[in-house]
Amino acid sequence: MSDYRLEPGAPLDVREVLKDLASYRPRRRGWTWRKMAPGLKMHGFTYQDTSEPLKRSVPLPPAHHFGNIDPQPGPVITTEIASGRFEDDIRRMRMAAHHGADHIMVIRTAGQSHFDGLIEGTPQGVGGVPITRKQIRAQRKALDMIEDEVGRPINYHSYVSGVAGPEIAVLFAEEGVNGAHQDPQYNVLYRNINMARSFVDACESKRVMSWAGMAQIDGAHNANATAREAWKVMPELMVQHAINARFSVACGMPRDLVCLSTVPPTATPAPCVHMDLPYAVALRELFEGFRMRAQMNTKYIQSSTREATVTHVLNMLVSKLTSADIQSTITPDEGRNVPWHIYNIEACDTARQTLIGLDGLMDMVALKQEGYLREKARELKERAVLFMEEMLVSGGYFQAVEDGFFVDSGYFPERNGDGISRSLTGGIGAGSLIARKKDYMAPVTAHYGYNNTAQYGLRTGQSPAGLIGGCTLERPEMIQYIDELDETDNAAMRMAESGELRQPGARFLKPEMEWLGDGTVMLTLFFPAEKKVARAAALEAARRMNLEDPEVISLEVMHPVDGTRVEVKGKVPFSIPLDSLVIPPEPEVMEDDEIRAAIKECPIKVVCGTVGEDEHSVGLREIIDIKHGGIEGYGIQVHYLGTSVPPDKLVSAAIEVGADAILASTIISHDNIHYKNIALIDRIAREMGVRSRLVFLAGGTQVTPELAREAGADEGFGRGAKGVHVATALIKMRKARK
Ligand code: Z98
Repeated sequence: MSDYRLEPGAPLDVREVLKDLASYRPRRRGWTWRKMAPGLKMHGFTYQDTSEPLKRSVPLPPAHHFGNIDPQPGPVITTEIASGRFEDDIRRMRMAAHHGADHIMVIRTAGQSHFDGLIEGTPQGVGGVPITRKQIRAQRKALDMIEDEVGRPINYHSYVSGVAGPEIAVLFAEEGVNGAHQDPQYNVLYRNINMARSFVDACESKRVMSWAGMAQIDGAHNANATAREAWKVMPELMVQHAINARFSVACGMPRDLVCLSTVPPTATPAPCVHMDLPYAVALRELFEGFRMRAQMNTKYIQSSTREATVTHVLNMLVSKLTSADIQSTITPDEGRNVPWHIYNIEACDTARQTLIGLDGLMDMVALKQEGYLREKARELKERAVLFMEEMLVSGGYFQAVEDGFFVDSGYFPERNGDGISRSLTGGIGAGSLIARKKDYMAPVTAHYGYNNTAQYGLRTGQSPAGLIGGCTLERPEMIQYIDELDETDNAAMRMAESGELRQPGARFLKPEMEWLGDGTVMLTLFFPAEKKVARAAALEAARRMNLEDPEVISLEVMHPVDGTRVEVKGKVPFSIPLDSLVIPPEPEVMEDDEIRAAIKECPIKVVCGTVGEDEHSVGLREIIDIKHGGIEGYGIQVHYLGTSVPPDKLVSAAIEVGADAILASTIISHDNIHYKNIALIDRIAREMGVRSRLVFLAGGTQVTPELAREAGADEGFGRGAKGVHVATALIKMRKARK
């Protein structure tokens, strides 16, 4: 085994992860929930519903005001990562984990459902990424390192579906996959797999998943995403949950690994919380003891990240009011065809921020026990129970599917006759079921149903696999590891192509959206024009910017004729040599608390003004005023002399009030007057014998620090300078003078 480990300060080396995969063994099996830490104290705040903090993470952006704390909510947080290049997804997994994700699902759509048998190798995704042993090994191995780095177990997840479902379940159990979607109804309704076959396969799959302790997510939410009017299928969603949940328990799955895929059924502009909350309440009551995987409503998702984010937040309000064990995050990127990127990270941040922001909510509010909420929840449950009764009366589940009961757009008991109908004798794999013979025997560890091991002398409770000395679940060395078979599209070739961009050791940089070196960039443009014109103009603008393959990925009308916002993606053909970059040193800044303490210990007084014939005041006021982080806020005493202050007046005022420093603002720059005035202040202060005890700082939009220093100031501050930079300089320079 290679001894490669992640270094917190170093880029992840995918090449190292891919080495030696044949001998990689997962270090654990099964799902891990977060460890709760109620009453957690961080930076003077007390949290009620938090889980244990991470060892390393990237806190939410404002956290630097709060000692960079990163409180973690209670639910497991999911992200989906599947760009089509699993090797690059590994880098994304590390980023996601640092942003609070501990459940990483790897397929976006149309993966294994379409496979008629097990596959090896790593075909690049066309409309989805079918999982392979190599991919699982590489990613699970990387996640082992990533979870050590962040200090929290990460659940790795895929899908057990299609006619190869049981084989895939075995593959997952062998390889330490921690969770999977498994729902025979999904196969039946959406992948037209024969009903009887799908349910028989599900028994086997669920038994194997249970052996491996995998969490299961069902597929009810797909009805919500498919139905013409998503909220109408609320009763059906409960029926689908009920079928898979009871069926799973009957197959031997522990209840707390059976996760309902719950999606608030509607979205804005519907009064969504009013409609979704009773549904969520009814679901929790009907399915006590099962787990809830809350996913956001994607049925109505548009290409606007803003819109998707608000939907996500409203959905999480429902999650918080009713509890969720796993909180999913989805972005509109799939629809915009920029699958995976920064928006997935942002969605993890949205979940982290919202759930922490709603921390302790249920200590303050309670759901009403009478009135609309209760009545609606009861009504929904009644509709679901009646749906099931009708199913029984009509001849059972299979008959109900034949009769098109499911994904009908009517609000049960209303039916519109547009449901999905499948035939018990049709679909993929029809007629492929064979009854087990009397002497049927499978020498495997995890297996469903009849297994005549007694004929070989085994007693109840003894593992059938013992007959052959153990199967691959116990003896991973028996697994045949097959590397990639595709000679033209494989990880090694793809990585060789982008070799000079690959960290560590990269010599070039290229922007990316999906995978390393794709060169994809996104642009936001606004045109004072109607939609069609704006679209054409955006594409033309992208062409003129030399973007290759430009494509409009989002279009939002700001006004029907006066304005359209357009987002475009395209590719840049260039890479940037790293050694051509000039990287200016970071301005030195002290922490806010540190500055305040230093000023408290030894107060600082400054005089300031805009010098010469210069009436600009805004820049200097932003540096001094308490609002927007000016130096007053740190306790620095400021004597503001106003605008057009003669240089000698600044110096004499400094002497008069006993100031420690002069701050001169100079905006006008014709004839180099700004530097001339800086030099003048320096000279006057020298002539008056006070220069050595005064710190002299000069700033303005046209001021460059080097030239300001050359002219005679102790330091110069240009565009973008803030109070914190000036305060830091004042403290450091005063200290140096003492
Ligand atoms: C989610 N983003 O749920 P193929 N089985 C079930 C599913 O729900 C799905 C698959 C298999 C969504 C993903 N769900 C949608 C029960 C997909 C997918 O091989 O791609 O058809 O499997 O998080």
